[in-house]
Amino acid sequence: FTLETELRKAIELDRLELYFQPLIDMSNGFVTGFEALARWKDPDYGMISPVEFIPVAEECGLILPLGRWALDRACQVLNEWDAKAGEVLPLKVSVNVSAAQFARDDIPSMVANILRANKTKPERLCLELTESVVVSDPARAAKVMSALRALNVSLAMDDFGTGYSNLAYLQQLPIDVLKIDRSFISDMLKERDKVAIVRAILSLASALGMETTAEGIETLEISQTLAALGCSFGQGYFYSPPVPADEAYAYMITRM
Ligand code: G
Ligand code: G
Ligand code: MN
Ligand code: NA
Repeated sequence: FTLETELRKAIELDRLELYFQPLIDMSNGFVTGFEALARWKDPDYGMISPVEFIPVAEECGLILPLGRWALDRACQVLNEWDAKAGEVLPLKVSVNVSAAQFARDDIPSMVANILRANKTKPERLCLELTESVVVSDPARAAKVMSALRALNVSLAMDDFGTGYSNLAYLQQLPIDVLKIDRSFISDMLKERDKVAIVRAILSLASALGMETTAEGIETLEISQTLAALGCSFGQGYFYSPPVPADEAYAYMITRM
């Protein structure tokens, strides 16, 4: 048993599942979209966390087929939800893109092809990138991000505040949303410094014309504080953990 062999098999046999965690509009409490998160339930070994298999996938190149699968599956699920609702739902799905995927020069055409194959409007897709994609080659990152943005998909900077944030570059990148890392959010009301950091990120985003998503909201109090501070979107166990597509649909349909 190696994780790599088993993961290759799981991708080929379509044994991965995409879960969805709601993104909430903090100004009215409605669902505006979902973050798609990969899950691997092995028939023998049980649930294997993405924290374990994503780094393996990145090392052995499997992140490319896995990333394509996640994008494709996210578009399929949007279509399934629209069909069920009998209308085009006003929802965005956010899909994580790893540094190894972003390093490929064909990423814009890969994304365009998947959107076209599923007849998905690009406005309904957000790609979540981490700060690491910028650090290694900022000039290239700016180019690739512009090419992606030109497709009319939106771009979010994931885990913002934990990496090496070059603020000069941030201003030049076509980023739509900063996702404030959950390490600043989950226990923010217990530590004054964290509230100060969150305020600073919110005001930075506002100055740069970007929206904000707070990750890791676990309590009503924190959701109310963030709404009062003007954070655009919220995500976390307080609303819902990541759940299978059917459960996500049931959650959303009563909250939009
Ligand atoms: O739910 P959580 O345990 O789902 O996810 C753990 C980590 O795995 C997160 O950092 C998340 O971004 C990452 N992850 C989950 N699904 C995917 C995916 O489809 N692609 C990539 N690149 N990362 C993912
Ligand atoms: O790194 P990224 O932000 O893409 O991954 C999201 C991760 O955060 C997933 O592992 C998801 O399960 C987890 N997550 C989502 N909401 C919460 C929350 O409210 N609290 C905690 N501790 N983790 C969360
Ligand atoms: Mn993410
Ligand atoms: Na994150």
